[in-house]
Amino acid sequence: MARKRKRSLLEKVINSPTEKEHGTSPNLTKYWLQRYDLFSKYDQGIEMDEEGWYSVTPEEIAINQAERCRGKVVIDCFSGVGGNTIQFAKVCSSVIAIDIDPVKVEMAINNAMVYGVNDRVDYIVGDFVHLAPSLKGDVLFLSPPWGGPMYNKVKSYTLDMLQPKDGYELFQIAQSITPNIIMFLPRNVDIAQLEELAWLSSPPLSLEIEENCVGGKIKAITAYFSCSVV
Ligand code: MGP
Ligand code: SAH
Repeated sequence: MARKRKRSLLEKVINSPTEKEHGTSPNLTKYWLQRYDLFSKYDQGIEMDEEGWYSVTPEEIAINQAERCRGKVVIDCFSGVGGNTIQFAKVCSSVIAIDIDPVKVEMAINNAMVYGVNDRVDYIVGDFVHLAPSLKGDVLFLSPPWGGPMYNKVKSYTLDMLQPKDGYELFQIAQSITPNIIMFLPRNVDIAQLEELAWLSSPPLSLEIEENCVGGKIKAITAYFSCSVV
C-alpha cells in the first residue's frame, strides 16, 4: 500500500506541467526560472506550452497594462495562455480573448480559472485577421508573435517582422475597430516606426511609449495609441 502511494506521488511529479513542459526543452529553462514573475499563482495549476512560456506577458506588466483599460471593453486579439486576459478580466467591464490555437485557449481557460476570473471572459478560437470585421470594443490589445525568442538577435526590430501580418497591416486592421490600440512589442523595436504609425493615422493619434521592466530589467515596450481629437 505504502509502495503504491509512493509511486503515484512520483507519477504526479513527473507528469506535472513543470516537468512536462520545461523538462523537454532546455531552451525553456530561463523562462521556467521566472515562473512566479509570469504567474504568481503558478503552483496552483497553471498550464503552459512552449510558445506560452516564451510569449506570456509577465504578471506585473500585465497588471499595469490592464489598469490603463479599467472599466473598458477590451479585445485581447492574441490571448495565448492568458497572461493579459486574466488581468484584463479583473478590472475591465468585459474581455474578448482570441487565439488561433485551440490548445492555447484551453490553457487560458484553465489559467483564468486558477485566478477565479474565467466567468468574465468570452473566448474565441480563430484568426484575429478574419474575425476583425465582426469585433467591437473600446480598446484593442495586440501582443502578436514576434517570430520566436530570437527576436532580439537584430539591433533594430522592424514592424514588418511581426506575425501573422506585418505591424502596419495589423495596425490598420485594429484601427478599423477602434483608435485605442495597445501594442506589446520587443524592447529593440524601431520607435521611429511607431511614431510614424501615430502620425500617419487620420486623424493623427497620440502615442505613449512605456518601457516594461521586471526586477529592474527591461523586458519589452508597450505602445499606447489613442485618439486625442474629442
Ligand atoms: P525574452 O527576451 O525571450 O526573455 O522575452 P528574457 O527573460 O528577457 O530573456 P533575456 O535572455 O534577454 O534576459 C521577454 C518577454 O518578451 C517575455 O517574457 C514575453 O513577455 C515577451 N515576448 C517574447 N517573445 C518572443 C514574444 C512573442 O513572440 N510575442 C509576445 N507577445 N511576447 C513575447
Ligand atoms: N499575451 C499573451 C501571449 C500572446 S503570444 C499572454 O500573455 O499569454 C501570441 C499568440 O498569438 C500565440 O498564442 C498564437 O497562438 C497567437 N496567434 C498567432 N496567430 C494568430 C492569429 N492569426 N489570430 C489569433 N491568434 C494568433
